Formats: sequence, structure tokens, C-alpha cells
Amino acid sequence: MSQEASMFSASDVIVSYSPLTGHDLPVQELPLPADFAWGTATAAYQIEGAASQDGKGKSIWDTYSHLEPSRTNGENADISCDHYNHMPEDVELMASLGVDVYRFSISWSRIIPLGGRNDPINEKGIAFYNDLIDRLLARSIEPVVTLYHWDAPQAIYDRYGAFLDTAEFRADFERYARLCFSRFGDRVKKWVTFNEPYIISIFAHLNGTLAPGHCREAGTDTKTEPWRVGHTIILSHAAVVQMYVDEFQPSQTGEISIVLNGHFYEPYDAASAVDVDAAERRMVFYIGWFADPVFLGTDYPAEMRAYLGARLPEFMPDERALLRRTAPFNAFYGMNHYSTKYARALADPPAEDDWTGNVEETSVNSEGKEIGPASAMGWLRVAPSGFRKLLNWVWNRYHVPVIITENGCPCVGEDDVATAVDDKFRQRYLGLYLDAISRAIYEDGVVVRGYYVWSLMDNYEWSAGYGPRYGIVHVDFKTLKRTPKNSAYYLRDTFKSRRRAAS
Ligand code: GBH
Repeated sequence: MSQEASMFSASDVIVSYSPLTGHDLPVQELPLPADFAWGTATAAYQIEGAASQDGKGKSIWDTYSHLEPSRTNGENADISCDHYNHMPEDVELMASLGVDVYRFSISWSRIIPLGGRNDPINEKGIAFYNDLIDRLLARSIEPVVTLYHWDAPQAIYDRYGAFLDTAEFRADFERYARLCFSRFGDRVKKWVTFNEPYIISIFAHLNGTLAPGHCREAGTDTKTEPWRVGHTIILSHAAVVQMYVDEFQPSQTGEISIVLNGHFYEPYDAASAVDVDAAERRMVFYIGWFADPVFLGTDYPAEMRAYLGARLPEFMPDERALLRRTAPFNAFYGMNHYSTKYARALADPPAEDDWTGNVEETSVNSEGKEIGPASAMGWLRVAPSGFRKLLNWVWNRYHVPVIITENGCPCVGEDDVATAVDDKFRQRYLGLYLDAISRAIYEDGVVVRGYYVWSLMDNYEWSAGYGPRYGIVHVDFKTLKRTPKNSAYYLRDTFKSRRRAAS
């Protein structure tokens, strides 16, 4: 919908926030629902540090970040933000910013050091998360807890390849989840099983740029393994949803679901029918891969079956029944979204281990037009209209209330704290993406319940180490001093002023 056709009146429009040279998109600060939740998000390995403190076991990231030659820019998260030892301060910081929600993940190997269903529990690890949850609640901040944000216990990888063995992984993950529900579920009312199954499958088990670094070069079976990993995630998710609903939800009354990431794709050449198809197909291969079985309770998308053939595992009859049964219990669609890309159809035949649907992704289209201004990461472009279209795509396909569980960007030159605090680019990006949500809600009828910015604070950005900084709070990794950037105050103020009851 064009801005002219907008339902927002002139008085809703607070014109042009933080103009950036060469970027002509105005931020309008459109209204949001009165009960819309604003939150911040992090992940255990990225912020906790304390890699072997108090009995924590090794995760695949502790191993991967210490490989020689380094796969992570020579950096590891042994200390990182040292959140494990600065947690009370970090909770106070969030309280000072007025956040409603804190999304964090539990480190599996911190509470079950060896990870397996018969392995001992580490009570000191449990105590840390209990303390965190209690402090959040004391500040009226809702904990939203991710069980798995990429840091599998090293011991289960050594034993059976973790995600590569569906039955073993599922049994160990069920025990881990049951432990979390029984110890934390009296206070945690929103659970996420897995963060970004696409990234776990493709980046960790095909490209090899994330732990455990399974990849083409290592002579593994990249034709089938990423799809096996995805299969394991879907079935483990469904099994844990069933367990939560049967054993915990009646007394704990919480919600559970999954977090999926995905770009929106525009056709490389809008006049080309094959590129239009490629853009749609790319989203089906990225998002439908997981969301169809999880939210619709069906098989993988038909396009994927036809294209991947025997490379894609089958769901057995009892597994199909499990998916059908559990689909309606997924209470929200957790969406991690950062940017939009162009999709260009490639000539057949695809590579043997192609995972894209034979699509090339670019940031520039056939007319040489960029999808949007680049952030400090080349792929992460400011493209709020793609975000709005993705919200519509997901809503129309799944009809599940959406929570934005991650969104944000890194800016240029943020190592230096003085430059970092004046983060106009980020404020602009966040403002535009929030406006896209307002439009999706009020003009398109999409149900969006909340927005969690990535990230609360600068942290260890996986294979990119401490290079890109996504925080709304700057962290000096030498002194561990936290300094809020202006975007933190921007979000505090904008949520205060723009949330109101729909008129
Ligand atoms: C999220 O992953 C993670 O959940 C979070 O831990 C992380 O810190 C945050 O985002 C910021 O990266 O598509 O090939 O051009 C996002 C996963 C990784 C998907 C980078 C897009 C871009 C490379 N993203 N990827 S590509």
C-alpha cells in the first residue's frame, strides 16, 4: 500500500527522524497497540562468558571458537560480556530502559554438562537461571526463554553427532526440556524450543561457517545431512510441544513455539516470470521447510519434495500424527528478520547439494538498483517494505500471531564508544522497521504481538567474532563497561509514546 493511501492521519506522522545522507525514507513513528510488548534479546554463548565456571560443560561453540586455524576471526566467547558475572547489573539496565520482555537462551551444557538423558545435573547452572528469572520478575520483565540457541553440548556431538541422529537427539533434548520446564516453568510463561533451524541446518551442517562446522570441504554428505538436521529439529520440537502441553501447561499455563528466521525475497527482474517464481520458491525453501510441518502439521512443502526427492527424509505415520496433533499448540510465530534480498532463477541443473531451490541471492537487481542502504554487514540492507511483505506472507500462510523475536543491525565504526552511542543509522533502521509493523497491523490486518530488538548489548557475533556490534548498549570488551547507545533511549521513548489503544 502506498503512503498516500495510508489510514494514518497527518497527526500520526512525526516526520523524518534522524535523517541520513542519501537515505530518503522518512520514519513516521506510527502507532502500535497498547498491549504491544517491547523486549530485548540475547543468546547464552554470545553473552555469558564463564565458559567453564561453576561446572559448565563444553558446548560445540567452546570447541569451534578454539579451532586452529581460527574459524571465528581469532576470537572466542570464553569471557565475552561476562554476563554470567554481571547479570544483576544487566537486569537493572533493562529495567532502566523500560523493557517489558527479555528473551534469553539457556546454555544446555551449563545445566547438564554432558547433555545426555542419563547425565548429571549441574545445580549451580540451574541456580544462575533461577536468579536471573527472579530478578527479571522483580523488575516486572517477562522472561522469554529459548532452549536451544546453537550451543549443543560437545559430549552429545562426540557421542552420536547431535542433530545427525534423530532418535538420540530427540530423547536427550526431551530430557533437557523437561528439566527446564520443571525447574523454571513456574515462572517462565513463554518458551521457544529452537532458534533458527534453517541456520542450524545450512550454516552449521553445509556451509560449515557455524559450529560444529560440518561442511563440503570436510567430505561429509552435504546432499542429505542438512535435511536430516532439519528433520531432527522439527520432530524434537513437536515432541517437546506435546510434552509441555501434556505435562506442564495445565498447571503452568504458559505458551510454547519456535523461532524461524528468513529474509523476504523480491524478484531480481520483476518482469521475469522465472524470477518471480524463484523469489516465492526461495521463501518456501527457507521458511516453509520448517513452518509447514510445525504450524500446519503437514509434510514438507510439495515444491521441496518434488525438487529434493530422496534427499528429504520422510515423516513416518506416527510422526505425521505428532505433527498434526501439535501444530495448533504453537501459540505464536517467532520471527527473526533482518533484511530483504533479490532472488534470481539459476539455470538448471542445480548443484548436487543445492539447498536454495536453485536460486541466486543478490542485493542489486537487474536494473542495478540496490535493495536498500547497507549496514555494517553487506547483506543487511535497510528494506522495511520487504519486512511488511514478509509479515503478510507469514500471516497469510500460517495465521498464527507473530512476535518479532529478533530485529536489529550493526553500524559502522562502533568499536569506538563515542561513535557508537550516536547510532543514527540504527535508530533510523529500527524506526522504519517498527513503522512496517504498524502498517502490517493496522493496514493489512496482520496480528503482531511484540518486538524484541537484537540485541540488548554488543556481543560475540559467532564466526564474525567481536567485529559486528548489534547492541543497543555498547560493551567495551576490555573493561566490560556497558554504555547505552542513543537507540536504547530511542526505543524506550518511542514505545512509551506510540503505544495506544486502536481508535
Ligand atoms: C541471528 O541469526 C541469530 O539468532 C543471532 O544469534 C545473531 O547474533 C543475529 O542474528 C545477528 O546475526 O544470508 O548468506 O547473506 C541471523 C542469521 C546470519 C542469517 C547471517 C543471514 C547472512 C548471510 N543470519 N546471514 S547470507
